Amino acid sequence: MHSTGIPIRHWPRILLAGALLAIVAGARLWAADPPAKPEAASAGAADEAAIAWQQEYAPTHDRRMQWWREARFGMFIHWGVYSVPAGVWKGEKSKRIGEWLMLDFKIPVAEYAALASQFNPVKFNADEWVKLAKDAGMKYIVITSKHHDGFAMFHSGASPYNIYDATPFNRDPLKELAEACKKEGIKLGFYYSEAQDWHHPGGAAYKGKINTDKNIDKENHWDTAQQGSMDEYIDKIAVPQVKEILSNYGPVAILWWDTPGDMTPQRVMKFLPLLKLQPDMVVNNRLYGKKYTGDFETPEQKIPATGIPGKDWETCMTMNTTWGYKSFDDKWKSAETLIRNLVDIASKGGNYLLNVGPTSEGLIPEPSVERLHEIGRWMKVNGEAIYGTTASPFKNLPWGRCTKKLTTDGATLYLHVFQWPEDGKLLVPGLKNTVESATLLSDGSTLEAADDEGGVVVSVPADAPDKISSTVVLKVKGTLKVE
Ligand code: H79
Repeated sequence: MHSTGIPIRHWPRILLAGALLAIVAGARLWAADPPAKPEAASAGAADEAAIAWQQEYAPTHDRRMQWWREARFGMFIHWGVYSVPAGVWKGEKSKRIGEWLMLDFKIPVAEYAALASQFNPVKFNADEWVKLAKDAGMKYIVITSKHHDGFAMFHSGASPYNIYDATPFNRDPLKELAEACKKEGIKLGFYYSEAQDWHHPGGAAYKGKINTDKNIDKENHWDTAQQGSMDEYIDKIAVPQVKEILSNYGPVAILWWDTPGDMTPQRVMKFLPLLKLQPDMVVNNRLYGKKYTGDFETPEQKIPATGIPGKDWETCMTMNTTWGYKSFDDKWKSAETLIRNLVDIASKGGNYLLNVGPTSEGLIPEPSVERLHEIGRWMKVNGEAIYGTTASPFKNLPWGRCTKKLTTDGATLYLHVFQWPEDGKLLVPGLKNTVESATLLSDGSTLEAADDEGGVVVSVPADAPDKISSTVVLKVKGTLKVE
């Protein structure tokens, strides 16, 4: 049934199915509210969404993804009204991620919304944030324009529950970020929680298991203010807001959907045409199920062991254990871990979207700033071995990772050495090409490289140029031969 409309010959079947459902469920077939889960008549529409993607957007996938594949490294920013409580509610510390505080403590909608009056991030400086990202070697930024708590971080005409209208701040941070990004040549993307919304009536509820003591229905709501028609929420809040973020901020490089629970093909079809507002934009895979793939996969808080063959992918990850700011979360990953993660991800052909959670004053926490500086110092020397590279040709390297760039007549291999060899001999196992040149990326010095029965052996100086990861560059001619 791959047609654009529902053919008339199918109507009797659809009506019959609807009538049967109504009888079984005791639903009101002709009532004003549509049934909550209209899957029964949606098989055709399911295909429509997938076909719209396949026909309109998949053909331009490679063109739109080109800069993204070069970029390899971006900054995620989780910023919202949750930065005011910062993980603490009525003296109790949340054990969960900070941006989920409202759900964690089942905070009534009006009570949580009142936090907006305390949200006045006067220390926010878009130029500083963008420079921080740029100096860390990041090529793009993705910021939460609306998270599950329903609070818009931009001046929205679709809901007054936004940073411009509902706080004393009276500024639009997305506008300021868009200008700063343009100045610095950094791409800007927006995160938008399309389905889940705990503020606006009809927004989807969390699908997992939560404490049931305060649940008022089987949908995981805890406040009657959350109840309503999801289709109305989609039509009046989500679609207009996505239209706003794609219309009012200049070029949008990425649209980062999240938690598609309760999306249906019909609802997807309301968002898809909006993508035309930004013809160069890439979108992630979280608008809907498997048939609608988006442009890239999004492993969260993990690095897939062998990458995701045949797909573009981006690992998003926190620096401590929360996305949204929590005042007491001090479980910071070391700069060594973060840099090696970036190398590991690049060696598997993916991007790294590394998160910061700014405070309600508008500041990026100092431990994040320190780590970003350290990553930046490393990237200034080793960035060439990350940007525009593709996945390692080696299955396993005992001392570290490899990235590569294919050229018309050969290849450049970047050996990322985590464990510097104590005997000065770096074995590149299984490499059968003759090495044209071997150099240290840090100072350009030439190294000896010799064929060996196990592969190639590079003679390196006694001390590692960088304790975290040093780069040895091998240039080889012809097709890569790795056994
Ligand atoms: O925006 C970040 C997260 O808020 C969001 N995706 C990233 C990028 C996200 N949405 N859903 N999830 C992550 C799944 C997480 C569910 C849980 Fe929970 C939240 C597990 C622990 C906290 C719900 C609340 C169940 C337990 C507590």
